[in-house]
Amino acid sequence: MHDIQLHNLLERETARQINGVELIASENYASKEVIDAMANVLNNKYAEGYPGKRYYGGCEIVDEIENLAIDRLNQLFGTEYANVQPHSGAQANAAIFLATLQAGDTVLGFDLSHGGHLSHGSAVNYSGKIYDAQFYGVEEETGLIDMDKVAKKAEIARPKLIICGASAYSQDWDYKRFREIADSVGALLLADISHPAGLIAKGLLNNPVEHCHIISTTTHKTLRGPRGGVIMMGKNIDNPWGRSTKKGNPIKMSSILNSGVFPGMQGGPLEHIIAAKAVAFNEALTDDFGIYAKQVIANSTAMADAFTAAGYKIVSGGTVNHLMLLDLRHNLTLNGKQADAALGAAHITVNKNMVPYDDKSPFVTSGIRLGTPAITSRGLREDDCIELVSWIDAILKDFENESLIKDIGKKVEAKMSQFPLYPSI
Ligand code: DSN
Repeated sequence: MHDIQLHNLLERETARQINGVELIASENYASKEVIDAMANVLNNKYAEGYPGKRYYGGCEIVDEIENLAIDRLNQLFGTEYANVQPHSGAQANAAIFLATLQAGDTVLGFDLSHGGHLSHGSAVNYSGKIYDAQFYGVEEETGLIDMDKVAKKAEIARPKLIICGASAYSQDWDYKRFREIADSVGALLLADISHPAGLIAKGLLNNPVEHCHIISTTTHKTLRGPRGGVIMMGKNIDNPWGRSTKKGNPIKMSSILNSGVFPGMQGGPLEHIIAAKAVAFNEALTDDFGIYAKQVIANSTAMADAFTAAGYKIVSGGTVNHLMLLDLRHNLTLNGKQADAALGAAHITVNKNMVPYDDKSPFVTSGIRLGTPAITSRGLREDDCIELVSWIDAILKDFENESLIKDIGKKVEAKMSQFPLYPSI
């Protein structure tokens, strides 16, 4: 690279990723093949529209690439419909909202401050500004969702769309019960599986495909692909509003969702990213990816057990997936911001996170969120996770002790040098 300034920044970021422990639950290390598939001439191509129906010439090859990504994604999740164009999970959700709702319609989602996502109706997001957003959450005592309370909320709010899915919830989802609730109020049901998608794809968690009308996910978390989003449907249903074509045929939901993405929400698709999605979906179809996904959960469980044994409180009492949320108020005096900074100084990257019923602001928080997708890609196993917990525990209990943090930082670097990021680097 001739751009020395950027070259140096890339070198520094590469070193940061190589030397540190990455515990941000929404991050992962995409394979070298995925990375390579993003950096090529596909970046140069405009392809507004969909395969076979583009607004630009010269799309024959990108049509094949996009169809490849669609076919592989459908194979991975056993779905009938997939749109691989959303630039992100938030934009996938925005396109779904645009396609299925009118401004002012009511949506029912998981409260952001209990572990939900911005794009599920948060007041500071388009989804909470344009639509009437109502929320369900977790119980203060258990940290679990009470499905009877969700049903009651739905009965009162009468939402047009119910969303299940979260950014910081370490338990599984009862998609069947959510569907019964959605049906009882005539709502569509959207599962946003951005976090656990890779684990669901390998059959390790409940599968929303049979129960939810629409599924959205990012492609870069447990799915370990490029940054991006997709939309799927198990069955390509007729639209529920009775809209039909000029010839009187019912319009399929696939057409309505496709229009929500383009031209509704986005312009030209990122065909280089779609190519990388195709590579990642192919990787996720392999048995090796199943072994990886199982190890993600084994590592997460080992970590959660070690934290519990050391006296920490995990919101909801443990984990069945790739992440956990520590409520620091239980046994410590430091807040999430202080914990994030102290661990960061030892090259252990986490994110401060609100816990349910938090008394602190989102910039301070009472919790930290940790996840194992990235360290599992590096090759760490249960014993390594237990060692990491001992270092994290030591720092959190003595977070102003600079020499301790420095010492652990050195141990972190030494440990991670045994787990190459990409053997070719
Ligand atoms: N969902 C957020 C996260 O989990 O980090 C990103 O939008």
